[in-house]
Amino acid sequence: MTLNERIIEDTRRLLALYEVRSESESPSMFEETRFVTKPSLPPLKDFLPYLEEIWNTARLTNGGPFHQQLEDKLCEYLGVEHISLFANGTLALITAMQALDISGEVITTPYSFIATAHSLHWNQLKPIFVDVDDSTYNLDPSKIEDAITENTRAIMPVHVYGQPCDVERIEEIAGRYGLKVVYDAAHAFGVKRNGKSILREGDLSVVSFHATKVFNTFEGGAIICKSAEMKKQIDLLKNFGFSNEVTIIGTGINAKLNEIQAAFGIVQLQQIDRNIQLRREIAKNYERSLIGLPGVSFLAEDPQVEYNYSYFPIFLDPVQSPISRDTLYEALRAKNIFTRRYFYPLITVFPPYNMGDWDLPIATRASEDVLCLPIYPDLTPEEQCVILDEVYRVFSANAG
Ligand code: T4K
Repeated sequence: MTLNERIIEDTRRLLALYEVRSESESPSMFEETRFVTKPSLPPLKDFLPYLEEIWNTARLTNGGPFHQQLEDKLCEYLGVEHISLFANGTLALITAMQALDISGEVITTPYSFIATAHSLHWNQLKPIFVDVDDSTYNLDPSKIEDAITENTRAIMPVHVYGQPCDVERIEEIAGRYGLKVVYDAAHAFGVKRNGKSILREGDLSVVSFHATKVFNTFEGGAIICKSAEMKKQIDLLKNFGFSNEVTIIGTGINAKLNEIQAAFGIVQLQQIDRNIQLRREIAKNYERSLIGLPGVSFLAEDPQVEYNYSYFPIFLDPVQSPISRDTLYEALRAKNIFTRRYFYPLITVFPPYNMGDWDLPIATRASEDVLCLPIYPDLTPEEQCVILDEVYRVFSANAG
């Protein structure tokens, strides 16, 4: 039996277990598109009193009362000491690097959203791309040291899909070489390891509150830091660098979160645990339903980690799976199910990051194999069934 025949045989056997329903038996195809995510919104009535207060006080931005309240509530919820809110995650990343006041090279991952590298480029820092490991797809600590030169000043790892990086090994390397560590924790809101927030790691951590994230303020983000002094510096930098009416402490920017968004965040926080629980149930349902499908793998869970289930990536091995990642992507799209290939292409495919001679076999493979399925609190069990049925059907149709 050839490998192909074996894969087809395995696929058929597995799909028989799933009792793939014909299109006429299964719930009808979505008339409206289902996207990879859908923002969670609180009941509008819960938000209206905040709007009334903003209208009454005319305090719209520049560190108003809701901004302060949200910072306090987030510190408490996340279990961190200092947080500075931002207009979005990208400006928070840019400002985080500005606050470190460094120049030279920063070691980072190519398997991320483009904002990770852009934040370095905006600071005239040179990103040095190092490969990821093949279980978490986070920056591989065993490859960091080879990339360190006399110009290296920092490491910017990403907790991709909210999975914690190997923070101990990264810290050990950074300590030995005197490097700063800034985590791009855009996906890691609420993630804990051994009961402790992952956002406490490194010199700085940066989260995103974009509409597509687990916790959203429409647009938004934050820097988590370790000292009141650093928070002060960051707060000044996000307000043009003004320390008073007549003094500028640095090349600041305008990156403040306004009062409407801060108030929205306060309301959002009331439903965050419920939302993460709903995401968890969807992830578990997907896992139970897809496990064993030939050539399909998921990220393994570490029992010491409390995840936020921000994404549900599956990886299709081009040799073991009867269909390619892109066949599945296109077939689902034709049925109004818009999955996403986060993160394809790799950052190093885009100018100006495509100029180096990067050695990135694992990140390249991950970017070619990955497909993120829809996951968001409002995705009903019936909708999950439709999505799973479509996945089975595509496998079935391609298994001969
Ligand atoms: N670092 C990392 C590792 C990141 O992943 C990101 C952002 C950042 C830094 C920067 O943080 P921010 O500056 O964004 O705060 C999306 C998001 O725009 C981006 O925030 C996110 N990462 C990235 C992974 O995904 P796109 O281009 O895929 O977004 P878009 O508009 O195609 O949205 C995806 C789907 O979500 C849509 O197909 C429909 C749905 N959607 C989206 C929006 C905006 C809605 O239903 N409603 C909405 O309002 O980048």
